[in-house]
Amino acid sequence: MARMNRQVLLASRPRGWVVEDNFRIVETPLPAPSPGEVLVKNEWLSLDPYMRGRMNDAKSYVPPVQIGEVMVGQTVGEVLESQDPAFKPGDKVLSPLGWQLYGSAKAKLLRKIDIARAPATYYLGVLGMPGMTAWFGLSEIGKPKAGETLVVSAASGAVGSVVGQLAKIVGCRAVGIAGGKAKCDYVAGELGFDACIDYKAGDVAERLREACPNGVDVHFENVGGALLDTMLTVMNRFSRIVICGFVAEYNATEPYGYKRLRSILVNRIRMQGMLVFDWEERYGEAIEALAKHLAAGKLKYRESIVEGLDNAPKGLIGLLKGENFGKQLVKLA
Ligand code: NAP
Ligand code: FER
Repeated sequence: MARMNRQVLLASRPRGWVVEDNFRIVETPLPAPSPGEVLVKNEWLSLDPYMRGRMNDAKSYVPPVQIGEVMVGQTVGEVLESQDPAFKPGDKVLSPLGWQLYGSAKAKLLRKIDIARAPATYYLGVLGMPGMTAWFGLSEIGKPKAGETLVVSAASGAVGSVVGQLAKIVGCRAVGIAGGKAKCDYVAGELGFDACIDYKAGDVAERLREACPNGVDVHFENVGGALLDTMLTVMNRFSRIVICGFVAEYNATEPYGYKRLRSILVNRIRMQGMLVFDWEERYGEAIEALAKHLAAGKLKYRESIVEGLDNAPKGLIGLLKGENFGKQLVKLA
C-alpha cells in the first residue's frame, strides 16, 4: 500500500478559547515533489502562541489559515527526496510545512540545520524563531545596559527564558514573572534570574516593588492585560517596554481595557511593538550569538513535548493555558 500522509486541518474558527473541535485530522496521499521541490518527513513540530492568531479571520502580517487548510507551523525534519540540487536525501531541514507528517516544499523555503552544533529541536526554540525574538527584541528595542533592571513576563517560556538570561549576560538585574512555584523556582534557580514573581500567588505590584528596588528600566512584555497595567506602575523615567506578545488576550472575546497608560506620558516611557520577521536578513547574526552563549553554558533551555501529531491540538490549547514548561514541541516521528 502507498505510504500515506497525515494532516491536521483548521475545521472551524474558534470563538474565544480554542477547542479540539476546531481541528480535523485527515489522511492524504504522500505529496510527490515537483521540480524545484523537496519532500520532507517532519520529525518535530513547533507550537507557538501566534498560531492562535492565525486561526482568526483577521488581517495580519500574512493571510489567516483558511478553513480546510493545513495548520501553519515550523517543523524540523529529514529530506526524503529532492528535486533541487541544493538538498539531498538525509539532510536535516527547518521547514514551514505545518501540522503534517510529510510535505513537499519549494527548496527556497527550507533551511539546512547543523545537528552537530545543537540538537535539531533547538532550531525551533533557542536557536530558532523564539530565541531570535528574544535577541532582536532586546538588542534593538529594549537595549538593556549593565546595572539596569529588566523584567520579563512568561519568564520560563521559550522567549522569556532567553530574554532574562541575555539580560544577565549584559549585567542587568533580571526579574521574571511566571505562573506557579515550580516555574518560578526554575527561573530564579536554574536560569539564574535574580528573582521570579509568581503572578498566580497575588500581590504582583508589591512583589515587583520588592524585587526591583531601583524600579524597572526595561520590561519585555509577553503576556499583556492586567500584568502590563501593573508593570506601568513600576517603570522608571525614560524606561523601555518591548511589546512582544499578548498571550493573555489571544483567546479573549473583548480587548482588555488598559488603565495605566498615563504612566507612559509621565515617565516618558518608550513602548514599541516588534515582529521578529522584520530582522529576517539578520537571523544568521542572532543564531551565531545565541549558539555561542549556548556552547559557553550561559543559556539554559528546556522543552515540553507532546507525543504524536494527533495530540498537536491538545498541545496548542495547553500552551495557551500555560500548561507547557519551556518550549512546546510535538514529536512526530
Ligand atoms: P511560552 O512563553 O513558551 O508559552 C506561553 C506562556 O504564556 C505559558 O507558558 C504561560 O506561562 C504564559 N501565559 C499564558 N496565559 C497567560 C496569562 N493569562 N497570564 C500570564 N501568562 C500567561 O511561549 P513563547 O513562544 O515563548 O511566546 C511568548 C510570547 O511571545 C507570546 O506572547 C508570543 O505571542 C510572543 N512572541 C512574539 C513574537 C514576535 O515576533 N512579536 C515572536 C515569538 C513569540 P505561565 O505559566 O508563566 O503563565
Ligand atoms: C506572535 C504574536 C503575534 C507572533 C507574531 C504575531 C511570530 C503577529 C501578529 C499579527 O501580525 O497580527 O507570537 O510571533
